[in-house]
Amino acid sequence: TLIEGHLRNALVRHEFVLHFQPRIDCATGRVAGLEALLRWQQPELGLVQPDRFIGVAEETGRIVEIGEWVLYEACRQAKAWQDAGLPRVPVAVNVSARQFRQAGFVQEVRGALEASGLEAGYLELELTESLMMQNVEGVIAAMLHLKAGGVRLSIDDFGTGYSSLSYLRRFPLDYLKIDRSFVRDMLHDAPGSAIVRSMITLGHSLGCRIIAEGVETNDQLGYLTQEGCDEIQGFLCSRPVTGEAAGELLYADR
Ligand code: G
Ligand code: G
Ligand code: MN
Ligand code: NA
Repeated sequence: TLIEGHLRNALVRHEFVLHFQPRIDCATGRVAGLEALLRWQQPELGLVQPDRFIGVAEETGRIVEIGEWVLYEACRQAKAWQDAGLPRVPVAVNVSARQFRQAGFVQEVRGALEASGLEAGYLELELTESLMMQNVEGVIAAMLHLKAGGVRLSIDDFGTGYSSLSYLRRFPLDYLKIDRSFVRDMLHDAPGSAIVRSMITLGHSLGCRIIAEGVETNDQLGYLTQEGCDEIQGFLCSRPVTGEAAGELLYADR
């Protein structure tokens, strides 16, 4: 396909760029972290959103080298912000299943940290619920390895996969990210609100901080805060922005 062909040269032609979306600490109103989101600036196609190419990159295996670039670039940017004297917050990277399952992944993470000079505690890896539920024992082993190295771990898109509650407690997780579909439906009916309340309780009992995704309104913020959600991410606070604009958000927060 067209995407597949162009994707082959995208890395060497430096067509990828990271955007960043902040998440805000409900208690302090300050930036609590930044999620790196991949963008592809293709000369002929224009700005291509991840929905259009991540799937293709997964199928062709190209996601492995792209993911490695994302990891390194996110670490490099985080370190550059720190060196500029900006507030130190973790930068979160989305990890695809294919990337995570490859034998050298833990070493790759270590490599990105060493090459950039970023302390491990400022790198956060977002693993989707569906990734974590395949080959659970292998996933737990790799997570424990990463965790021992100081990296933070999140379960992303929580609620959309098929988490076994008996496994959930065995994953060494720092954050649980409530999928935005639950936030969207949360205030429409009683079950919607109860589900989100239960996810917050469950996440806290697992020792996680809770991040609500896709927060777009003040009413949603109000309900989430009332129910004890720790951090919010979504268009209400900010859309994903360029690295430069993200640096300005940090600067405003210092
Ligand atoms: O940025 P946006 O909302 O369009 O992202 C759409 C989807 O693409 C999300 O599910 C997000 O997790 C995924 N995505 C964005 N950047 C990356 C990336 O660097 N690696 C992987 N594997 N997925 C990403
Ligand atoms: O799957 P993941 O959580 O990584 O997806 C991140 C995606 O969610 C990004 O593509 C980002 O653009 C999108 N996103 C972030 N905040 C909002 C929001 O408030 N509303 C909607 N509809 N999408 C959002
Ligand atoms: Mn994510
Ligand atoms: Na998500």
